[in-house]
Amino acid sequence: EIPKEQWAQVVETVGGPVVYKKIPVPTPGPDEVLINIKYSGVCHTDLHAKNGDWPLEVKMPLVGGHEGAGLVVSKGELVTDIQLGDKVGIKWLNGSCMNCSFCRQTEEPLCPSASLSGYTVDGSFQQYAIGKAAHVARIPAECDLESIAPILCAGLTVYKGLKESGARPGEEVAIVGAGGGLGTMAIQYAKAMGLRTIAIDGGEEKEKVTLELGASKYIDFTKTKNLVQDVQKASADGLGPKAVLLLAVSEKPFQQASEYVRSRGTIVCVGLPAGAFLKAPVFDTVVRMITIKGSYVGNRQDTVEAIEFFRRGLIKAPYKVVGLSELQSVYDLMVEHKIAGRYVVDVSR
Ligand code: 8ID
Ligand code: ZN
Repeated sequence: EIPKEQWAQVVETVGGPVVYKKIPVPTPGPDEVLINIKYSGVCHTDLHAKNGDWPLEVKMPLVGGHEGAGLVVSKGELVTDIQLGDKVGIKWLNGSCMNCSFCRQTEEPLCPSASLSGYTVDGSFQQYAIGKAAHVARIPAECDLESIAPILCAGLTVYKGLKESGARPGEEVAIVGAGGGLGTMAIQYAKAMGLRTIAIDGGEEKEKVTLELGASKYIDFTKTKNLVQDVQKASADGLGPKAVLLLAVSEKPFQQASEYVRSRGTIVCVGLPAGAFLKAPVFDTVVRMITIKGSYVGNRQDTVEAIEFFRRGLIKAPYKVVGLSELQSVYDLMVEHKIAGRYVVDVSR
């Protein structure tokens, strides 16, 4: 029933294009499941991996993808809590040791021997992908696999980032890169969590999308003459947003956030532009008591919670579906920052 060969998108050289070709179907180990992937979201991280943007070695040749939703078709002998036919998801964190001090304290994304889907192990841009049973996302039977795919990275990551921001219901969060894949999800999660959002991105399509999703204001970074002033003015009392979620793939907004965040506010770094550095004036950071921190995907409990918001119908971020065979064209749009929301690939075509 499980074929020997399957279609996949393979990166053969760092910086090269993806190649749509047939490759062998892998066999799961004792603690793993084999998933027939139906849909996979395309994250900007997949593009960073393909281009070798980060100081972390990437597997080559590589099958990317880490927002894969599908059905379990085979499992190893140690897997007892997942049945064949169950809906599950491949996340960025494919596996971790489960025994280091980070894993023991539910900080498994920080595990020094974590394996990463579509980076250190093959991911979900193939019809059959492997995940460690302990880490695959459990998807409730009633959830649709197409629309849940982007929750598995984008949704989870921004939900965790919002929790890390410490912002409470009624407070304001600036979402930088609000019209992208993570950004559109962030507006939805923030709204569901009782937060107000100020959306920052470029162009009219992103303005339309972010305002429709419920952002209270939109600021176009390509048009504004004074971004810092505009963000502060957009906040209810003019003193700036309580938190900033930095999702952009560009360094400049990482330098600006400390100028407009509210005193006692928190800047959460999530986007990973290549070679970028943070910069903030020491004086302001001290006398305005600003917190600057990073946030990296989420643990298994965050995954359950992020999926539960979706299951309850609270998260409806826009996405477009194309065939897996068209993945390169999605990357071409992504490079130019022309994607409002997410692309999801249908792995069957
Ligand atoms: O765990 C993590 N920390 C994690 C998880 C998942 C993804 C981090 N990421 C990283 C990705 O690797 C990537 O670097 O988050 C970043 C955003 O991923 P994405 O949402 O999948 O990318 P996108 O859809 O291309 O959206 C990026 C948006 O940023 C806007 C673009 O217009 C686009 O809408 N943007 C840029 I580029 N410069 C901007 C600026 N100066 C900006 N928006 C506001 N101001
Ligand atoms: Zn991702």
